[in-house]
Amino acid sequence: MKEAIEQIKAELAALKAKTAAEAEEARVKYLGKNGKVTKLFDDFRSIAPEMKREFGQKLNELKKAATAKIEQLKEEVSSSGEVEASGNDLSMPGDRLPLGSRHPVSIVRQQIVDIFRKFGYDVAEGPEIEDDFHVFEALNFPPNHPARDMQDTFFVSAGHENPLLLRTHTSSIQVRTMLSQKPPIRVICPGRVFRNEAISARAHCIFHQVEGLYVDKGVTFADLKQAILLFAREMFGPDANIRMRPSYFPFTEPSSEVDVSCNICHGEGCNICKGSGWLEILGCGMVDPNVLKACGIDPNVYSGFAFGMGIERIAMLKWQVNDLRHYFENDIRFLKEFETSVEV
Ligand code: 2NM
Repeated sequence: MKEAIEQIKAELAALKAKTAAEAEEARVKYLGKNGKVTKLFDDFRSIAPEMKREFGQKLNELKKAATAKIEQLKEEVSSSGEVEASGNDLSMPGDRLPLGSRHPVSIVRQQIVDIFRKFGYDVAEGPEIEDDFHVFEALNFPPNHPARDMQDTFFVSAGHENPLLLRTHTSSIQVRTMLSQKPPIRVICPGRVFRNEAISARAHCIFHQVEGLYVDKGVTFADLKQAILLFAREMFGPDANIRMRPSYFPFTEPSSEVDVSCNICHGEGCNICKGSGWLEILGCGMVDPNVLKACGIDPNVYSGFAFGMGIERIAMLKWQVNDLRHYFENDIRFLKEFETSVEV
C-alpha cells in the first residue's frame, strides 16, 4: 500500500491538463468511483488493524492532495482561455449584437399614454378589423356620411348591413369600452388606423392615433379644457399654452380643434407654425348624447368629453420632421437619429 500511495503521489505531481475535458478525465481517473485513490480506500478495509492508523492518515492526506491538484487544474484551464482543437477560444467575450432603437412613433405614443395614466386613465386596445357599427353607426355618423365611402375607408367585406372594415379611428375602442363598462369611465386608446388616402408628405393610408374618453356625472367643457391644457404642458413644457377653435365631428357636440403655442419661435412666427405662433395638435369635444345612447349610457344622467390626436403629427412637431413618409419607410439613417432615446 505504501508503494501505491507513493506512486500516485508522483503521478499527481506530474499531472497536467490542457482542457476542461482533460481535467475532468484526471478527476475520474483518481477520485471517481473506480479511481485509483478510491480503490486504495477499498483496499484499506482489509489491512491489518495495527497498520490502520498509519495508512488511514496517509490515505486521507493523499485524497486531500489529489482533490487540491484537480481543483488547481480546473482553475488553470478555465482562466487561461481554453483553446480547442478548432482554434476557437471559448473563453473570449462574444460579439456584441447591435442594439436597435425604438421607433419615434412608439416613443411618442408611450409618452402620451404615460401622461394620461398619471391623470388616472386606463389604457384600452381593440381590433384593427372592425365593423360598421363600432366605427360609424354608434358614433353618430349619418348613413350617407362621406367617411363611409369606399373612397375613404378600406372595406374587408361589403354588400351587407354591418360590413367589416379597417378602423379609420380608435373611437371604436371607446365604443367597446362604453358598451362593456359603467361610468365613471376614463380610458386612453392608442392604435393604428387606416384611411384610403393618397400618400404624401402630410397624409398616409396608415397612421397612429391616441384617443381619450372621460364619462361621469357632471363632466363639462371646462374639465375638457383643463385636461387638454395639463396634457399640453406635460408634453410640450410648462410654458405651453392652448387655444381652442370651434370645429365639427359627428361624435361630439360642441366640437373643437386645439392649437398649442409654438415652442420653436414662442409666437414670433417661424416656418414650422407658418408665422402664426400656433400649431394644431388635436380635436376634441363633448360626447354627443346620441353616442352615449347608442353605447347604453343615459345622456340625462351622464356626460363626457373625448379627444383624439395623430401620433405622427405630434412626433413631427416634437422633432421637426417635415415629411410623414419618414415614419413608414424605415430608412435606417432616419431611425438612427432616435438612438439616444434607447434606455439600456
Ligand atoms: C377626435 C375628436 C373628437 C372621440 C369621440 C369619441 C367617442 F367614442 F367617445 F365618441 N372617441 N373619440 C373624438 C372626439 C375624437 O379625434 C380627432
